[in-house]
Amino acid sequence: MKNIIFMGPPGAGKGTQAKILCQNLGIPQISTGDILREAVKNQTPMGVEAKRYMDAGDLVPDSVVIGIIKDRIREADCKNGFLLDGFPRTVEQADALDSLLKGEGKSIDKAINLQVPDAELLKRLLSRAEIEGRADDNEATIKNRLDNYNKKTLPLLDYYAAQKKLSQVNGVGSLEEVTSLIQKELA
Ligand code: B4P
Repeated sequence: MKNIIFMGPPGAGKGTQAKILCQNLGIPQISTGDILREAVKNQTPMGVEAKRYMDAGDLVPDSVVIGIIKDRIREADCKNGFLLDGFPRTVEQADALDSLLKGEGKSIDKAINLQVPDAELLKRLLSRAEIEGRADDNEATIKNRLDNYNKKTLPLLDYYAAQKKLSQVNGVGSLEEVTSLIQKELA
């Protein structure tokens, strides 16, 4: 089982756990957040467009992120599986992903959702702000990101539950505890 999606609110630990899992499974981690931040850093046309959404805590337009994924999952290192970290985040993105994969004779095997209460998310993101200084880790922007998650991304839980692919995982605990819960779901 190797075509995996990681979902969860901002700060749930998607990026942290994705790195560990991908190393263990030998598959690439595809983080739309990382790809967008790299584009912002390099001031590419896509990065310039994405920056104003990201800084405000808004989702980048579907057409932009769908384009990123379309190119990325066709690369050779995705042949034996991949982990999508932070994509899809809207029903439109999920629909696009399904039809993209269908065209390649593939499908998603599992969607893991990391569950973490809002108070813990806020604590983690504010502490990341001190360490990494990410432009979108401030209290007002975090609130907007959580609102966006609740409005636009939460409906995806039903979407993958209907496909019998959803696994809910408790994202509170030590890194090792969370990794082990995820591994159980993928076994
Ligand atoms: P992302 O990069 O996906 O960022 P995230 O949701 O904030 O973080 P993540 O859940 O990966 O948390 P992390 O492991 O770092 O998105 C950033 C922005 O890009 C979005 O707001 C949006 O604008 C744009 N974007 C990305 N994808 C998009 C899409 N598909 N569509 C539209 N727009 C898109 O963990 C956070 C902190 O918690 C870290 O400091 C970590 O050390 C700590 N932590 C992790 N696990 C822990 C644990 N078990 N216990 C304690 N602390 C823990």
